[in-house]
Amino acid sequence: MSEQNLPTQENAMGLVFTEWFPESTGLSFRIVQTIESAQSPLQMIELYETETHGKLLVMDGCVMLTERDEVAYHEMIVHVPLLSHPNPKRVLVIGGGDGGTLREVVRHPSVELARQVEIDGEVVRICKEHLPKIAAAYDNPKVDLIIGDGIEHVKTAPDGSYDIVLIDSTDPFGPALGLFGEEFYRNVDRILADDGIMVCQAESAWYNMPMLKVIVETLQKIFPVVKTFSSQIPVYPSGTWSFGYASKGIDPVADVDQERAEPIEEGGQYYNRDLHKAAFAQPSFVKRELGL
Ligand code: AG3
Repeated sequence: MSEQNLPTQENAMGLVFTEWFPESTGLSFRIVQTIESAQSPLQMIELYETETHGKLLVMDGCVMLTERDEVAYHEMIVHVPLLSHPNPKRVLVIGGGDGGTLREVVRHPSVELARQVEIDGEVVRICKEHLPKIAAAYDNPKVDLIIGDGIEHVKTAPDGSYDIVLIDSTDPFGPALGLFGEEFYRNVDRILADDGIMVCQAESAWYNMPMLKVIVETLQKIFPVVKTFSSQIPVYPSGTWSFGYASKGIDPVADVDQERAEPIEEGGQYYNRDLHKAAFAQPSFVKRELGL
């Protein structure tokens, strides 16, 4: 990172945080206040109060969420797979230390166990303290929080022990790298029940097509049904974010559970059944590149 590309800079606009994308573009926020700036043993975690987007959580220079648009990520990573599945009871979340994914998982009455394996306890601490609306489910009796390595967990969990696995990771470097590899996905397949579904965050098709392609091609070696869907997340690189969907048979568009979807839609901000279907429609360059 060059001198001009430092993430936080004091300039004529005051204090400004920028996430730099490939191709020398970026997205900047005017910062009102720095709330936390902590180097955990695994990564740099920063929390800012912004002028326009509420609180902003950054890890290793990458925007994880803002209070203003986090629903576009959390509602889609959860409700698309959980409403495609006929009866999701046991859900595993890998990563997701801010708690937003868990908050959406526990809204499903069928869920009996929402287990989260997050590698960095410092993220959970900071989010519980400063982002109570996002880290809202940690006290829910369905939640089992494990501070540990998700890669180890999927290696050792029994066969068929989960209905849904959600991979709410950071970008594929540092602590998250192993969450994008074939061995990891093979274990996810093994620990999923026969009607199991996996969803992972899969980067930007505009700025990181090679990674999205690797994810899809790796999943295709293992799962019979592989698709990608997207959500509009203004604060992520390019504003359009991809998710990988893999299942042992369940089609995510044909099988949406209408009755269970209604209260989820009514109680939320972003997800609805029209969007659920539309999210799987992809631009031509993406379809062509991924051969989907
Ligand atoms: N998970 C991280 C998405 C990756 C964003 N990447 C980036 N800004 N370069 C989101 C965490 C929310 N639970």
